[in-house]
Amino acid sequence: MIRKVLIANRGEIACRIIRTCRRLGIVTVAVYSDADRDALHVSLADEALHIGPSPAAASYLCGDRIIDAALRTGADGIHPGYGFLSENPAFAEAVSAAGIRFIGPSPDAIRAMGLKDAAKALMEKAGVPVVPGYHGAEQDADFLAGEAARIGFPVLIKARAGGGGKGMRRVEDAASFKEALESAQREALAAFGDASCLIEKYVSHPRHIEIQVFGDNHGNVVHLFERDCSLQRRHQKVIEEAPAPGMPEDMRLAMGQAAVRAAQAIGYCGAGTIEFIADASERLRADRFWFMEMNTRLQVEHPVTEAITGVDLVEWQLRIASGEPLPRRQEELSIHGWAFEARLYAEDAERGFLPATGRLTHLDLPEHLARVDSGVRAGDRISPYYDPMIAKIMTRGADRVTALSALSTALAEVRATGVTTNATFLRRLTIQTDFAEGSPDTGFIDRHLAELTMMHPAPHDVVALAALLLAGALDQKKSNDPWDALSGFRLWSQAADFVSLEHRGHRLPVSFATRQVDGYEVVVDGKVSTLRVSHAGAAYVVEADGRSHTVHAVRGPRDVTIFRDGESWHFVLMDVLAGEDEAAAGGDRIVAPMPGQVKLMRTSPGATVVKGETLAVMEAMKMELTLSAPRDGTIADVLVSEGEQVLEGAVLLMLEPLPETEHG
Ligand code: MV4
Repeated sequence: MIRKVLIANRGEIACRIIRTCRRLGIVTVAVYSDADRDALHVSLADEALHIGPSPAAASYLCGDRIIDAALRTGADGIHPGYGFLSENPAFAEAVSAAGIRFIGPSPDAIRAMGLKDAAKALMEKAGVPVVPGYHGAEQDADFLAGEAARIGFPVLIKARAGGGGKGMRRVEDAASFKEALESAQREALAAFGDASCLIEKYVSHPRHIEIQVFGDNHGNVVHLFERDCSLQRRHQKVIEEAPAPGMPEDMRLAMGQAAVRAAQAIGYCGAGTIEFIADASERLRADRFWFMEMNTRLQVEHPVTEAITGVDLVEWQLRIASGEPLPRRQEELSIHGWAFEARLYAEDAERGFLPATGRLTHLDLPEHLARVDSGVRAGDRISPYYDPMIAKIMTRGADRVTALSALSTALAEVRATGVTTNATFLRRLTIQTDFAEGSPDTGFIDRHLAELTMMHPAPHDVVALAALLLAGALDQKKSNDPWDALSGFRLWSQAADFVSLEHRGHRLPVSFATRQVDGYEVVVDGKVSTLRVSHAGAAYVVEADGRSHTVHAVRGPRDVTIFRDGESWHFVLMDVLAGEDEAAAGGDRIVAPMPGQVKLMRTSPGATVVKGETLAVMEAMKMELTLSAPRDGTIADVLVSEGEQVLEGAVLLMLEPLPETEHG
């Protein structure tokens, strides 16, 4: 058995590989870039070596430095994880040449599957179903148009060097073929430096179903059933599951056998995935799936397979790389229950899924309901250098509904601050009824995009709780002490309980009064609610107008994020005095900080006022607020009169500087 493994990767997959190594008594070596000096994978490994600056091209993609690190630490195996060097045949070759075991397939197998059109030709020969199409080198437009006609419309034009959907064009009829081809070729040339395209029959209602395979050095290949990765957005997987919903048993058998044939055709050794596209236009059928490509590495979504088969795939990788035979025969493998995986990303779904960066000031991940594979902890930075995945959240159950509701509950337990995540988006996906009812297809997210990404307005009790927290109203310990009642009275009568919050770029004035020991009367935007707040461990129980919710609040020095039912809202405490500072710095407008009635107004234009002098008194819900002069000056204009109701932000009075005094 391999004794010491260097993990040529970072983040969650490095941590996940280390976990299995520890269980097997294998010593681990981590490598890290500048940005990852304090990363979790570094602290979990037995040893760690710095390999270069933050950009991956200068660190995690530097094969030479990684091999050098392995040699220096005496590692006898290198696990590449996924991404980075995992499917680089030259790296696999160099590792072997250095006398170290590459924990993955042979360089030849990687090469054979690296060229997508050659791989398709190879698979066709091996008797694996391949989408009808033209995968050859001839690129003459008339010739390709002829091929398209032979294949039959609609067809899909794909860039030969492509991936990720770049250069893909669906063509409905012969008339629009040439224009689409030219545009696909232009895009392919710009993106890959290679204009060549292939033509395929367009598969309607496509589902992405992939088969996990494993081969050993003794000529054995098994499959570990399928994963359904159809739930994607812009060709990025979002939620994966195993098994595939609606998969007939004969199709499962046929796909498993086709995948094993594919792996055998290239003498495959180690963990691999055969990606198929299935036509689900009339449910899934055993004669409607086709080979797309093979990934010659461990996949991000491998844990759903682990969940339904009970196999630790990294353990198998290590055993096979050590020369052991496959731990189980095909007939010893079976599917137990159902599993889901959701990918928690640092990204802003509301802003077009822009990647988010920053410091994760707080991070709660589900603890009991889910398996969580993560490479970060609270306090870590999500840097722009690498994939912004924060964690993978996996749940299982006896059946699909059970596993899915566990996922939904687990996602609602994600509480991250400092960096925007897709947690709410994922959670909303899991509670879509048509997701729960059956097989999500590739168009599912786009069809539901608005509901999945729209902002939910903050409920009144959430705003109220945020205000109470930021005002410090919940800080003092509530007790039976009679002084509490007094202080409540004092707070109310003092009429100073007003906070101005900033929420999504808007100012939210909130006033409140303490009513009982733990009761508050809170006014948000003129709407009054009566709130009772109590602590429940890390959470708060907020009862408002007869309804009670358990919410979590994560506080920063001047901000708070409230989490409830899988949704979250962020509030920042605005400095009420900021307006006055502004005025002091030359501002001249006295503005109503909250909606209410003007009780008292200095109404003498031209009058001289000194800093601190009362200019107006407002009342909102029996609370008074005094607006005083931010600086010395002259009243230039009075815009409202006593008794008037004003909106928040209304200008009440204008000041102007004192007249210049004559000199000399
Ligand atoms: C297709 C297809 C329909 N017909 N090929 C998308 C990226 C690449 N991995 C293959 N893709 C597709 N190839 C034919 N002949 C539809 C897709 C496709 C897709 C496939 C699986 C899961 C999600 C998808 C989303 C859009 C398009």
